[in-house]
Amino acid sequence: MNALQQYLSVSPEVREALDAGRPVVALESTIISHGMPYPQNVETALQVEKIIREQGAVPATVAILQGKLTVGCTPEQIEYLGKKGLAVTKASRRDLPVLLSRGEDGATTVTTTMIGAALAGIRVFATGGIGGVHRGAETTMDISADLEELAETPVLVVCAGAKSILDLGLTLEYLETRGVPVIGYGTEELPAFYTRSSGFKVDYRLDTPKEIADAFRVKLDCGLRGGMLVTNPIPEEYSMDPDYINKNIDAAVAECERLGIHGKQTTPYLLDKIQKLTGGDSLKANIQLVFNNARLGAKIAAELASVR
Ligand code: PSU
Ligand code: MN
Repeated sequence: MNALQQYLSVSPEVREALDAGRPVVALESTIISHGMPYPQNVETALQVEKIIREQGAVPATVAILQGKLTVGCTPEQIEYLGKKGLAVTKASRRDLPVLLSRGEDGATTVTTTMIGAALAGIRVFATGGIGGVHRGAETTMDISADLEELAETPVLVVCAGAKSILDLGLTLEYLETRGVPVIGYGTEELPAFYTRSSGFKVDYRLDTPKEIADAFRVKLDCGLRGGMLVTNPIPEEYSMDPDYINKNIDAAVAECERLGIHGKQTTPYLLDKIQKLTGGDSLKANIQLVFNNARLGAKIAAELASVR
């Protein structure tokens, strides 16, 4: 048994679904407490759960609550995380020892959500964006732990590609080095979160949830270690004008540098700044792409659950 299991708390609904072989989709909590403002964060998180249920799957929002890696948060716990916002510790892999030993709370990033999902036996996780290699990483060495987790932990992550707060080219290089397949759902091009195109290519274009599930099953069955990244372009009607959003992203990155913000604060700062600079337009797009990813995640989970 993995000794981390003693810190794991899986909700009865999620446990029953997993035992019965029904599809389950994991969801992260940093997007709730550090990725969006209150109350849109809580509304979005609850709506995402609803969308997953409508697709016939069970949602499992992951967070660290009183020192337990909780898989399947209640609506009250989601409200608590959303209201507390930045006051909840943003928890990546390196934060686990202290938070668990002290019995504290933490909002799980892509990294720690993957850890919780894998421990519980969940194979699919849907979110908005992942961390990656930041612009300027040649000197800052700011590379998200999410990339290392994707290399090691067997969970499929559905996202809307990577935001250009990151260096997309370097992020793809890093994923290649670490053996993580980058799949485009119905697209050859890596989506850039707010926009459907980025100028970069994904490794493979796959057009159906079944093809994606089949590839991931081979990865799991053959012990190829690590996860898979599925990039799902934002629906056309919600996508943003590339010049407009990139101008604002550049301004946010410049301000971040000017203020000397670094480390774990960088990503939350940039997300907030972009939301402010675009007067909430980027938040609307962000919410819609998360819904879109939840839908695809549930479909992939259903395909994975159909063969046991
Ligand atoms: N990118 C987004 N939205 C987010 C995040 C990233 O577009 O909410 C969050 C995720 O939780 C991700 C984390 O795992 O930020 C990465 O943080 P860092 O760059 O500090 O590794
Ligand atoms: Mn970082």
